[in-house]
Amino acid sequence: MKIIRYRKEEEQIIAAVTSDGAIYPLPYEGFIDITRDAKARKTSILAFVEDKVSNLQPVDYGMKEVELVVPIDAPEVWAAGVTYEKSREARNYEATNGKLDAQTFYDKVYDAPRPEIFLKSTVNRTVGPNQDVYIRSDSNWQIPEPELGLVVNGEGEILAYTIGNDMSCRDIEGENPLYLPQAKIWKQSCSIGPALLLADSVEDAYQLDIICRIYRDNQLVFEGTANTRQLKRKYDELVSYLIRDNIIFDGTVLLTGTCIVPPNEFTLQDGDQVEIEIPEIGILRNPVKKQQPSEVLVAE
Ligand code: DO4
Ligand code: MG
Repeated sequence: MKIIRYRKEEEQIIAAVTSDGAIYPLPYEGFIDITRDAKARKTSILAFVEDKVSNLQPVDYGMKEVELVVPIDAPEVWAAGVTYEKSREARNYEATNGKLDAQTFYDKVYDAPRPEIFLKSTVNRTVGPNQDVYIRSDSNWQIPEPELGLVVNGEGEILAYTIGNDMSCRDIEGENPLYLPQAKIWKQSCSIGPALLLADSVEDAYQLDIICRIYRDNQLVFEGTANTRQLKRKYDELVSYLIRDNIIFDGTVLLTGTCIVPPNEFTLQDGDQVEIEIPEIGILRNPVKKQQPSEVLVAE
């Protein structure tokens, strides 16, 4: 069972989507309200939504006809790093000017009990399906990072899974790891969506395929695939570090690290289109737009 949010005649509608693709609008403002109601009734989120759906009629249009928006206003998006071998290799490469077998602090964090976890985005910087993700004006080596996202509540319970794109500047991070916040956070540097897959409805979240495709002038210029079974850590382990001595808001998203990295000579360009697919969740598509250096950005 998935939860989506879409726009219809100026309104935003939260809806459940069953495995046959039928859409059932729900009388809620947001996903977190659904989870709170389920908790108050001491029932699982899945059982709660199934019960709601059993009393409703589906709409007479399908997923292809709806204008999806970001499925949750995540107050914060956090991200784990170097949780896949592929990321460790890529980070070592960029931190050592291309020495393929170099050893760095990235190896240390890959093997250490404490994972790397950093603040990636806030609600105003995060976009949803089909919205532009930005590339920085002061970087020449930028990539999307396709990641599985965990939607958690303040107690650290995993409520749902989504897809995330942790847009990253490899040159800025490679120059100095202290530049990490600048290599990771800027306007529209994070996208999530297109749907929330209820955690209770996933049989094995360590068996999810992740596919990333990048198109330039409508031609496929990169495709990579991986599977969450390659993750070095457990989801609960990552969440336990996130919530430790911290305040975490309901609906926070924790990205679990990238498992796909385009070739080292690849950088994103204005006009590219990024697609990240996890078949059970859907396809997160975002056009890429270059930030103009002179633009003064004002919070909306
Ligand atoms: O160490 C820097 C960040 C790595 C990262 O974002 C990832 O592995 O996904
Ligand atoms: Mg990442």
